[in-house]
Amino acid sequence: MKIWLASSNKGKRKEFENLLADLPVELHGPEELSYYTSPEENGDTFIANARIKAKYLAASVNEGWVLADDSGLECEGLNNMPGIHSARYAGDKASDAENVAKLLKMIKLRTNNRKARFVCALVAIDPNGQEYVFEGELKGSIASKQMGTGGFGYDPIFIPDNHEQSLAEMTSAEKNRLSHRANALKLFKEELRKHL
Ligand code: ITT
Repeated sequence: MKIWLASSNKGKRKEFENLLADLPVELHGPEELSYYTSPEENGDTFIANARIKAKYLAASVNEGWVLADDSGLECEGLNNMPGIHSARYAGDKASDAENVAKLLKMIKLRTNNRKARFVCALVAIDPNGQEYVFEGELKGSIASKQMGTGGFGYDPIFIPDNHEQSLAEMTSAEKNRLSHRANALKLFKEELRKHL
């Protein structure tokens, strides 16, 4: 079974590879399509943006499943920012390090509330064009400084509830047991198994 993953984020892609490794699926990506350019993510929810990415890629491939992930970090003390703006929080082409630095600065300036949650919305489109939506979350808090070098994005400053290490201090197997993406993918895998 082919799955086309509508993501150019290498950190996400690695996690999908590991999380789907127990199923007989072949992962493919838009980089294999020479004519492909990413769509504009102008939805106002995670699901809307995941749907935009899934539909756009589905229009370019004619076999297998298409799967898109839209995800981000919501900070309670910042009115749930950066949310759907997580990838571009510090500017259009911002690096992970720039986004992390901006978030630490904003928390320090604006709030004592460090509660946060990661959200992952998955939109899957099956070979007949039927759409499925799955969501996962991971609750935790924002650390006062960066901890660890693993993972990607905001992992060095996110400490899951009931843990002391940041996601970037954990092994990828540990992160994949708890993460928002793992929780959403668990639901996707239940659906996919019915079709294998
Ligand atoms: P694609 O749209 O190509 O998949 P993207 O990085 O632009 O790549 P999103 O629009 O979904 O993806 O933005 C997600 C951002 O949220 C991502 O760039 C990270 O900054 C952050 N993020 C999401 N999941 C994360 C995780 O597991 N660990 C750390 N940061 C994460």
